[in-house]
Amino acid sequence: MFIETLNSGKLVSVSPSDQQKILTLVESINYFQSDKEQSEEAINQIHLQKENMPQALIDNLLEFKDSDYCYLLVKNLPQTKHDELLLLLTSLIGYPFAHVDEGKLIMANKPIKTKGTQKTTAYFTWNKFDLHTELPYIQTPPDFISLYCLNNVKGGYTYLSSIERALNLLSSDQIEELKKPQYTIPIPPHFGADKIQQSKRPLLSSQKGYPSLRIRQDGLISETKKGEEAAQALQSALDMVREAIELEPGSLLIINNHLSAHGRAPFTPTFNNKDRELHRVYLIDDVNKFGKNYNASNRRIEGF
Ligand SMILES: O=C(O)CCC(=O)C(=O)O
Ligand SMILES: [Fe+2]
Repeated sequence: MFIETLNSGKLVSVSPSDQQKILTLVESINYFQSDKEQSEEAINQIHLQKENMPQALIDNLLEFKDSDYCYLLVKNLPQTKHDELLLLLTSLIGYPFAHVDEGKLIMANKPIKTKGTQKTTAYFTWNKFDLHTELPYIQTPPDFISLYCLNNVKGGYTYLSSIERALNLLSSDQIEELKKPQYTIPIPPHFGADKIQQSKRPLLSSQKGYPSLRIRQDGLISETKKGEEAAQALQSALDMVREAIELEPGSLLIINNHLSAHGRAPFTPTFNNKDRELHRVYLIDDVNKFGKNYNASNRRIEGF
């Protein structure tokens, strides 16, 4: 296993023999899912295998979880059994969950021709996705999001920005504005939740002694002019410290959703089996943080 620091993240490259060992752990398990539920039996079987992974991989995943690295990139994973592998590796980071109004536990980020004609930015479109954190419009956003690359197209970059690096570019007045609960982040149309009265929240708070960010610039409303200017300065700062990763098939990217923002370059879709396709799962380190909004039987949260 080859390990290296990459800007604000860390890279782990799996050796051919470890690649084979990891595949053996999930080879006989068949995960399946529908829009509203998934095989708990398969998830339990996968989770039982977590201790059998190569020790260096276990150590790196656990160290990343409690570190201030913005992301962990694991390269050279097997290219079959990808959903089982996604659930296996992320089981050391947190519990997978989905939002009841959004869909499957493992979402396919892949261009969809009909849906993508709407004027929107989402997992099914191919326009530029500005730097954002995941589910910033819900009360308890995921602690981590993970993206397993099945296929990529040339220029299909994933962007990452460290909030700690971005904050170094802001004034203390701007940082104070970001901490005020004065921002409304609209819920995207594909949730079908347009009539919901949303809470005002801060863009910046802290968690476990580290900064915790929530941001999505399109449609962001601020109560005050100063708040709006601070949000714009934050977005510019995130753009300044941006890193780009061109994911390869067999790579898994786990992003700390408090410490970093992520985004995507615009790309040209092919609409066939060669199209860009990333499988995504949201992770939370403790489901009790969701309180009554969590349904353990189908791993879905509700509400905003
Ligand atoms: O497609 C990417 O590289 C990232 C997309 C994204 O922002 C997401 O899936 O949440
Ligand atoms: Fe995202």
